[in-house]
Amino acid sequence: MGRTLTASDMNVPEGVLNRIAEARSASVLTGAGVSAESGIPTFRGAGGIWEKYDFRKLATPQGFKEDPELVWEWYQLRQREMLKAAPNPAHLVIADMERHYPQFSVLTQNIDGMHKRAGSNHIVELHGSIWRLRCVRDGLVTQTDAPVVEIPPLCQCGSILRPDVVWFGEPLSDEVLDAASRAAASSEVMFVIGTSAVVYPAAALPIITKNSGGLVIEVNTEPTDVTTYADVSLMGPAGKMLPALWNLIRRTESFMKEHPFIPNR
Ligand code: BV8
Repeated sequence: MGRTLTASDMNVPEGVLNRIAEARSASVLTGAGVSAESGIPTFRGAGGIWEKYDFRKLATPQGFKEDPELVWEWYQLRQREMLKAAPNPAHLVIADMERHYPQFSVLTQNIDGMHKRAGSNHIVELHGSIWRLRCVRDGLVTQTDAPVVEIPPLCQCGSILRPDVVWFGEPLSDEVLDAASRAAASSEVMFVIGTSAVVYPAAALPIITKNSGGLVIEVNTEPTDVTTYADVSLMGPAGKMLPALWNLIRRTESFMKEHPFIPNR
């Protein structure tokens, strides 16, 4: 994508660009697609994880009860992949957005920790993190920054540890759900990036923003359920489309007025 994309190339009405730039509160909802260009596989679609693996065996409490070794082999493999990967330009733009909006939240379904590595601070991990382990007996949570060695890893109390992630059929914590719903309801704009929007309750968050009068801006390589109600849907890889969109926003009068000292690249 050589030349700089213009608002008309990206089909973003000037009025929408200005509303995005003038907003005081914003959020992004991200899914596996935002990390695809970092080399981390997505779940659905061609070459998706669920094409190769059975989510019932690997991402449910029943599957873990039946075969914790199998589940941990899979999470160890993903830890190794995620450690090798690096944040891509989409993650970096999201971290930059946090410096512009007085109220900003990253609502992510990803457990890869990429947003934090890219410099985002206000992150709500809807489905937990692959870099936290939880004791199945006393719920003690420990942080780690390296793939597990022992399979299955054991807690100091001798009980087995599980990844501190939310599996299918398990509720999100009230604290996380409250924070995410409040951020969605108070967002004047929500960017929905790289999610198929089929997993609930995460997929309900953009609907909360829309029903609260906020703008919904989608970035995806293909149409999703969000496309039906988004104000703008940019079809293309997030690592390309989001920097181009953010550049357009930074060139608006209202953005430059807001940030007179930020060089207009
Ligand atoms: C619960 C953690 C209740 C583990 C995950 C309502 C209707 C229907 C079903 C339900 C419902 N409510 C609840 C359910 C059941 C279920 C659910 O939603 N099922 C779906 C499948 C129908 N939900 C649950 O079970 C939730 N819990 O409801 O509990 C409850 C209440 C009380 C008491 C008991 C229970 C828990 C769901 C969380 C499951 N855990 N992950 C792990 O990751 O190992 S979900 C996991 O899959 C991810 O976290 C993510 O959420 C989801 C994958 O979705 P995406 O991230 O969007 O990825 P996907 O591959 O699908 O799409 C990628 C997209 O990116 C595509 O659109 C593609 O086009 C695009 N893309 C690709 N490349 C790029 C790109 N876009 C831009 N740039 C690119 N380069």
